[in-house]
Amino acid sequence: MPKGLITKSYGRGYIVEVDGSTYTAVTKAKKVDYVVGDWVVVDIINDEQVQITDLIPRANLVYRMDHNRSKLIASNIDQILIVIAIKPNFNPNFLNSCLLFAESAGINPYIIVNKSDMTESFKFIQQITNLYHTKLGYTVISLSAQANCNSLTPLLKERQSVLIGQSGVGKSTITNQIIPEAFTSVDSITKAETSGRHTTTNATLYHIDKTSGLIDCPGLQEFGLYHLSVEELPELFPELRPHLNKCRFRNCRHLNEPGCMITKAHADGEIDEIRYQLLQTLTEKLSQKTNYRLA
Ligand SMILES: Nc1nc2c(ncn2[C@@H]2O[C@H](COP(=O)(O)OP(=O)(O)OP(=O)(O)O)[C@@H](O)[C@H]2O)c(=O)[nH]1
Ligand SMILES: [Mg+2]
Ligand SMILES: [Zn+2]
Repeated sequence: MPKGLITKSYGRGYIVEVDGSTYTAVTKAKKVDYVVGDWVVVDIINDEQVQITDLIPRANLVYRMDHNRSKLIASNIDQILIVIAIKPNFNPNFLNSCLLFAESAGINPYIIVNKSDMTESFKFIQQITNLYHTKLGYTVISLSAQANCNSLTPLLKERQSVLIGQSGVGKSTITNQIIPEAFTSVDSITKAETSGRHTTTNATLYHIDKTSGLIDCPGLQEFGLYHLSVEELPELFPELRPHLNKCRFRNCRHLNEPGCMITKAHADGEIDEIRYQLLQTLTEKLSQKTNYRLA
């Protein structure tokens, strides 16, 4: 049975590559949610069409989950490039949620600060670098995708990467710089600013070369983390790790329990306020899934 790679998904359809040829794909009636990056077993119907008959087990899956609804983003990914920019609007909770997801999935995240050509970006890049690189240890790369993306070239080599970010940050502009044949449509900044319209409507995988791929995704508003557990959450914050397992209560949630070392670290100004608030909000939300009791 031939194997294929899903390179695009739209509505209920897919584009699948089999031995260098591209086909539109239909799926069997049984509903499996396939996603860009999936390797699948196919039946070739004719020169244009294949039927997907099976999913080859995924090495990993990038997805978000809002309450009980999960939304698949991409699979078989080596690294997540989280793209941020001061314009149209920067949402730190979105960035933080993406980082928590990457930590939970064990997929390497990179923070790409785009639009370095804008004067407003100067201070923004400094702030992002201070917190996310210096304090938390993530790789932060600033660039102007409009000028070039040369600094990304070595990073993309021999890896499958996915671009994730809010709408209008420049994911498709980056894609077009890396893979000029992509001709991915780029929205005008005014449209993106006024209506928040998503230009990119389908996730698409582009080949950089034989061993490197880049997936451009539609812009996201939120990155739901409802699949995480209260217990694993603090471990996903690098800045909390040195303080963990030192609280008075073994299963301290670090909300307002007595003898909490996270509360102390926060009071000592060691934890970024927005990330601390996110920890609290998520802890409360995820606690509702289980009957939590302090022990
Ligand atoms: N000043 C500046 N503008 C940029 C840069 N990169 C992209 N833009 C502009 O930002 C706007 C949005 O760019 P896109 O590449 O469409 O953004 P996107 O992240 O793909 O957006 P969605 O597809 O909606 O998720 C466009 O008007 C781009 O021209 C940059 O480096 N500097
Ligand atoms: Mg786009
Ligand atoms: Zn605690």
